[in-house]
Amino acid sequence: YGHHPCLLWYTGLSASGKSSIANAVDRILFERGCATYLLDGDNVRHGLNADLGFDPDSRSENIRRVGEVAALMLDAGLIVGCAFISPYAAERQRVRALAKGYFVEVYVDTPLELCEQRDPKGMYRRARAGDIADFTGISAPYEAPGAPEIHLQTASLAIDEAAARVVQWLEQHQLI
Ligand code: GGZ
Repeated sequence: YGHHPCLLWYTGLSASGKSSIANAVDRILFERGCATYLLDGDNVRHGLNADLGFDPDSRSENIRRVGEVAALMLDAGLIVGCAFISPYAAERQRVRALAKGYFVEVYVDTPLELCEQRDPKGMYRRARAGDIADFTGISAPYEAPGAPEIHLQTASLAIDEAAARVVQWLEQHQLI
């Protein structure tokens, strides 16, 4: 074993950079021989959670299921990355309790204005126009982490630098 199983939980707004950073970390860990798996909206909301929308109950259920799947993957010995907006502090807390000592909350802290400028899929524009209901940051809440293990302020941090911080944290805590 070159690593300890742990759950890297990335939380932040849409277009904050969660998936990009999570993918960059995953690549580095893979190159070091760690067994990893990445769960994000792309692979989960099209399959396992295809029945869920974005109302508060659906978001809670989305995170609950992801937490349970991640816990199974921890049992299998993986380093699991999860990149979801996960806007509710209580839901993140629930996953933390489930994952016990292995939970690493990574706050991808990107100002709403910056996410909205990027708007890679035009979703912020559509949300502002009222075409998407319950859009996080516009018409639905985001509860920022109060004490994340890792706080990435991406306005002043490139993807590679952000990923390096996460890897460094894992090294410092002797998880890899
Ligand atoms: C937020 C939405 C919404 C609404 C669709 N609000 O930038 P994206 O497109 O690729 O990432 C967003 C993704 C969020 O899914 P999560 O599973 O991470 O959300 S949560 O943790 O809150 O359950 C966005 C797209 O889905 N999307 N409608 N109304 N994001």
